[in-house]
Amino acid sequence: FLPFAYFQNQFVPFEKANISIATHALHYGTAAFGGLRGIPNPENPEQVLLFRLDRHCKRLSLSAKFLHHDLPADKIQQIIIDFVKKNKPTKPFYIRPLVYSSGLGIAPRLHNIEKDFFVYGLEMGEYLSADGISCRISSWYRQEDRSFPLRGKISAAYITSALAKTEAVESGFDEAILMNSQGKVCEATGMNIFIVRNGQLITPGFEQDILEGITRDSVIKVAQDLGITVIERAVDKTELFIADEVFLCGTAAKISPVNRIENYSLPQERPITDKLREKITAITLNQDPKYKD
Ligand code: AKG
Repeated sequence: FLPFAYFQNQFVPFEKANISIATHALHYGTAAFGGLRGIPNPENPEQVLLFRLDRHCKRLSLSAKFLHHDLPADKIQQIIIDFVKKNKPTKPFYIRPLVYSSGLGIAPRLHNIEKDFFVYGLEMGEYLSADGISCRISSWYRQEDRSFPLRGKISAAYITSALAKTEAVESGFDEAILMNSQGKVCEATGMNIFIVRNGQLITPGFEQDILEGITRDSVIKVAQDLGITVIERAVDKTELFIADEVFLCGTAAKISPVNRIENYSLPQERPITDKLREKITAITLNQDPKYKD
């Protein structure tokens, strides 16, 4: 872990950032979180590059709003900037800001939000193999938006991810792909999913109960700039097996190509995935203002 956490309005050594066992979020999953990747600028190691900081702070602020927390994006942003200055990371890292409810009682007490927000970080290399992973179709289905807000990163949603990932790994796969309640392809355990068919990039749309992924958004923008047609639509499970390419994307996972789904092998050549990965890597380094927000 990076040495300092932001906790209860101040920076403290990571080990000192501890919360009570009587925490609403621990009992009922009422937390919302974000995840950002940062790298020291290879041209100026004093400087740190954070990919799409504004967008991450906005999404966390909106996720918090679902839980009735008023946590403005600019406040989160300032804390994250201070967090990075305080920790001075020298290797690629990941930041986890999290807003939670303390106290008990089903309806969270709305309360001292300034206090119930923390940020910590860790060094992070590859999250999934960049050479291609195997995926199982999960027996667990993604929750529905009519049950609770899914567009933001609400902790409770990740119980399904945890079950699905465990099931996948214990049965010899790297990752799980979850269907939604309609039986259409939804997402992986912490990543959105794209398939390529006949040169077109296809991904489930927001009405499919997916997370509003920030890397997903970057992939769509980059693909369009490269002249690739992007279609957001419902995707059938069977299309996964006959796709020309499949990849998962997320902040931690970046772009992770899939080489096998269940017992179907996918082509080893992945020209579109490779092109997108190259371009996304470049924009994380040069911070192209077009992709900054
Ligand atoms: C992210 O990519 O930021 C994620 O949330 C991945 C899920 C996780 O490992 O926490």
